[in-house]
Amino acid sequence: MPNTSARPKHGRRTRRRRRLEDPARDQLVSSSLESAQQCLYNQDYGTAFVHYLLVLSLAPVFKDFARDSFRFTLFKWAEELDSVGRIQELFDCYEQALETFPDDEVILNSMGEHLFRMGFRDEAAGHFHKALKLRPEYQEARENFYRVANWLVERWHFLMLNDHGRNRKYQKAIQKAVQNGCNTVLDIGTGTGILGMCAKKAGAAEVYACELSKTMYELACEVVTANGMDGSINILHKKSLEMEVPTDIPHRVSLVVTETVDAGLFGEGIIESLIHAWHHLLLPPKSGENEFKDASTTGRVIPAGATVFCMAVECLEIRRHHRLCVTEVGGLSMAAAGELRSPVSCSAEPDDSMEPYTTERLSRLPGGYRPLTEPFTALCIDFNNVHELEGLSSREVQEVRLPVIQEGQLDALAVWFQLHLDEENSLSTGPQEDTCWEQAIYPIHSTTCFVLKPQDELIVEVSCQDAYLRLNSVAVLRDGHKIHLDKQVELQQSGNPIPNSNSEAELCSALACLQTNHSQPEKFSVLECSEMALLNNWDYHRSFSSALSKLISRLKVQTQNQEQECGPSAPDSSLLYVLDVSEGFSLLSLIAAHEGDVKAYSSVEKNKQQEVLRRLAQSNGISEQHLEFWLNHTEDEQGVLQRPSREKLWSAIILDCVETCGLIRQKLMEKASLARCLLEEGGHVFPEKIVVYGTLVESDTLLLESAVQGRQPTLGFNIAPFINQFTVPVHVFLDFSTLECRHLSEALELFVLDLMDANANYTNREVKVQAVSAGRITAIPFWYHIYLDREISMSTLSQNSHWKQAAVVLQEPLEVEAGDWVRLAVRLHESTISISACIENTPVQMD
Ligand code: 44T
Repeated sequence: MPNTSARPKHGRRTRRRRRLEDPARDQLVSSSLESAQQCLYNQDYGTAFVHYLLVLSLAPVFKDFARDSFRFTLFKWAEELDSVGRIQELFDCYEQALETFPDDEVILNSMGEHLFRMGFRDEAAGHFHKALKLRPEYQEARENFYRVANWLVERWHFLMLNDHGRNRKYQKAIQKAVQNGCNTVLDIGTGTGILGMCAKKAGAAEVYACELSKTMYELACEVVTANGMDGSINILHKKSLEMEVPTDIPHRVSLVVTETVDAGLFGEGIIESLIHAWHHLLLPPKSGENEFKDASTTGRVIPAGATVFCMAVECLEIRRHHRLCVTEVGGLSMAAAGELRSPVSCSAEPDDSMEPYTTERLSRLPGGYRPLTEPFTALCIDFNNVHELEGLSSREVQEVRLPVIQEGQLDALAVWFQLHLDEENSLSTGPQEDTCWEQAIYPIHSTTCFVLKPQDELIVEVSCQDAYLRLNSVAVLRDGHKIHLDKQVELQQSGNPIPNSNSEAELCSALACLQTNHSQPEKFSVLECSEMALLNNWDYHRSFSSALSKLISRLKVQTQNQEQECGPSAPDSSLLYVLDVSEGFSLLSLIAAHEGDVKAYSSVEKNKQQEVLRRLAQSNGISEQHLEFWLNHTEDEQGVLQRPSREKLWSAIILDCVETCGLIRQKLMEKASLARCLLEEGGHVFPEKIVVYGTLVESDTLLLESAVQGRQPTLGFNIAPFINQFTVPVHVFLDFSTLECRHLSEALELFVLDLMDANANYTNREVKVQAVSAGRITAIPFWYHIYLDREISMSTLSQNSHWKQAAVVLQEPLEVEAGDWVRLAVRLHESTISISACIENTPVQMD
């Protein structure tokens, strides 16, 4: 193998020797160049790459000449390294390539793609961003950048900057503190630099700021410079916990300002950051012997403290994303599945693999929610009291009782807080407020539903062990009896008559469960929230079940006819083969196998999830040989690929076309054309067609979430043009049914993707639509009708869909009058939809 890490070495006397040895060097350059070209011709990319590196380091004049071949060699060699899993070497090669061509946008973009595939999203995003800065019209990099910009600069930055109420309150509190004498300030988690700039503008003598995200740090530097404060605010690219006096800041400060709080208050680590700040970065607090000291010689924090509220809710939308709500899926009984849990689960003992809460904007949940209790205070915390901060994690678990106010299923505890900036200014993140905030959601994960009744009291344990607020609904007090919520689940589970052949083992485990009173770890499997919602998507499975059933019956008849004509064939040849290449957990292979005479291949990767499928197969009477795991075989050459002797292998291939976020899956059309080549005669790709629908809307909400709006500077600062560089044209994870918007047109067909017929596809389409009322078109939400076959289809907009919607957001809203015709240019490039809109000037001929 070529040694790709070999780099030309420069000795101490290089300069003199070089001049002397020029002919020898020229000789080496030309022979290496020749070798590089020869190796490239022979497809020995590794060796070619090393030769090119040598040539270009010895003779940079060849850079322009060799650039294209060098890139080609690099990409080919990287592909090879990737395919054999030599990932470190792959990245070493890219780094060497970038040393040679530091400003090559194509290499940067390609390295970004590899990083992205390996899961290094932030780093990938940084590469795409850099490529785009070098060449703004570089389309590939732009599309890649849009795909990852959300990781680089999270969308809530736009919301927060557009929340004028929040901005003004922070500004007021900072102004007051500075005027009262806090003249040295540290902004922890500065983001765009806004709070630090407020402090400076208010007259603080020294302002420091720190930011742990590299992109945000760079952005803050740009913003501060643009506002003429680069000499007066010292920004550090650091986590506050790593800062110390005097290395990072010359002395302790009198004010820390921070908004490092998430929807659950503590998720951004504010407790730890403030404990550290009090010990290392802040002047002593103004209490005890410091009571009468000047504000410039004591320390304080904005926000001064917070009160956390909690309320029990019934909410179907939350329930279907966190619990299995059905007993049967596409004709399969789910009894033997064991407990399936979403990854959001909060117990008193911290478990790293589980998120204690998720976040939602309750007011925008499809189907709404019903409060089952009054809001109650779960916790009060004083950020200016370091002992209280330190005591939080050692505080005893507190038990609080919530009187139930109306009957309903207990689905979740919702949490929000009031942030007390100072004595006068506070922010609330409550569900009723008109703010940018979401609420923290602690879903109940018992498999059974529990109906709370008025007069009941819900007992919740509140703790804060790992600096996360933990809320655990443990029991319900009813008529003087305590009903334990967890025990209820276990008893219910062990009493569940699971139709399993191994009933003795079942009994033993049920017994163990009763004895230990702990849920057995192997008893539950974790599914993503979207996978859980998919299982609960009854329509989806019923549609697949009918479409598969139709196809399988038709193919069985076809085989019988063939046998009648040509005589009986080998016993296995009457089997139909179905491949499900859905991402994540999918039951479709089992649903196919359930039809009988089908050998189904599942792409489920995780061991525990494969076990669930095996258990379900067994309990639903599907023989072991009829379910295979595709990925268990791909490395074994004797496996699936050599299976039947037929030319075309598959009777059906099931593709996963639409991501939960509302976008078409990447490389869908490539996968479809590959799938078509692998079908037997009469075989089918599911779905066979996807129709994209969209509609014109006026929605300020979507604008607020995608860019800093308005021409007015934010609190007098010039921020928008900088952060708006991270605006993306497509908004994802949208709940269109609850989006506040005005509909300006009927829904219309935007685009058709035919997965069964390559010739039917196009990449650009123009459609015209008439505005039904006057307004500003700010967005075009879109969704899909997925046709499994000609008759059976489903919509990603349906009520119990596990899919969300996406929307193209127009940064330049388009004014329309009722009756105007709007021309939409729709483009599909590498599975990415883009839409531009303009008013049609010439009158449209009506058919
Ligand atoms: N989002 C709320 C959470 N940081 C706000 O890197 C409300 C979510 C939200 N830097 C919808 C709506 C909303 N040292 O840039 C970030 C982060 C940085 C630190 C240095 C530290 N110890 C930290 C900790 C965090 O601070 C910035 C702000 S964190 C705010 C989170 C609008 N969805």
